[in-house]
Amino acid sequence: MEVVEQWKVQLENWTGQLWELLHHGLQHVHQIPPAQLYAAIAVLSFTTLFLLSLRLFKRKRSNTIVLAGLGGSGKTVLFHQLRDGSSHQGTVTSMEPNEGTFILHSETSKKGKIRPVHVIDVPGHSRLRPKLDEVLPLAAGIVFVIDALDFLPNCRSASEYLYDILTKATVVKKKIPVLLLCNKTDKVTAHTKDFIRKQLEKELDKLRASRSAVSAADIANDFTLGISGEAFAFTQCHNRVTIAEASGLTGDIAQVEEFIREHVKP
Ligand SMILES: Nc1nc2c(ncn2[C@@H]2O[C@H](COP(=O)(O)OP(=O)(O)OP(=O)(O)O)[C@@H](O)[C@H]2O)c(=O)[nH]1
Ligand SMILES: [Mg+2]
Repeated sequence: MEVVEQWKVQLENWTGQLWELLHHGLQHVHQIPPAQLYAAIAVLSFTTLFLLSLRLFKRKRSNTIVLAGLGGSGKTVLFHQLRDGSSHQGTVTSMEPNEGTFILHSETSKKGKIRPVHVIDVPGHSRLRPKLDEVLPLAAGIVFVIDALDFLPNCRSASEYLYDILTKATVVKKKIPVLLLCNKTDKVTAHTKDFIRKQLEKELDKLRASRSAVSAADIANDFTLGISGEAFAFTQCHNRVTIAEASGLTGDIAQVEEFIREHVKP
């Protein structure tokens, strides 16, 4: 009991002291000229606002990954593989974008807080491609899926699609990183990524020549590709363009996941 009493007295002492301090403080404030007081308040609120906006900006960092590429290259299979770790629902041509925000399937067993990824699978059908313009401004990264198996017959059209992406104002200005994903490497007849890169560079070089000849005022392509006068190479792009291999069907997608996590921090 005595201890409790002692504590009570001590507490009363402290509160008394606190009140006194507060009183002194208030008196002090009254002595300050109002102009100074307002200035102090202004500075304080400005710093608070500044810190708050910093936080907001930080949170705004995008977590969107866009899957693009020709029809049949394997985007939808890859989407399901990333989300569920299985490859169902990939055999029909997509008529509308697949979209989802999720933690990558390979990370579901990881402990701690993991940031979900917003993945958008934009169908390859040319009539649905305008959707790409809507989603690209959000993108933290673009995965351009290429069919490495049936590559040569599609090389031209894949290059045209890629050309449009690499010359878009949002992509160039925001330097959105692009991963060229050579898919379907589970088959032995699939072309290697080095072969595919060289072919694409050659084709893009040709496209650049023909497109700049067609019209100088082409509004669809906002920027020119590469360095004029030099043979085109992906290293000339303002944004980072890398190349990797995967098989959506067998779940061999580690390199895609690495790309995603490089640009959407966990
Ligand atoms: N061998 C092999 N086949 C694959 C792979 N990924 C997809 N496929 C097959 O390729 C075909 C097309 O796959 P989808 O994922 O539907 O292609 P998509 O890119 O979504 O096509 P669109 O929706 O038309 O733009 C399907 O028959 C898949 O089974 C892969 O990694 N290896
Ligand atoms: Mg699809």
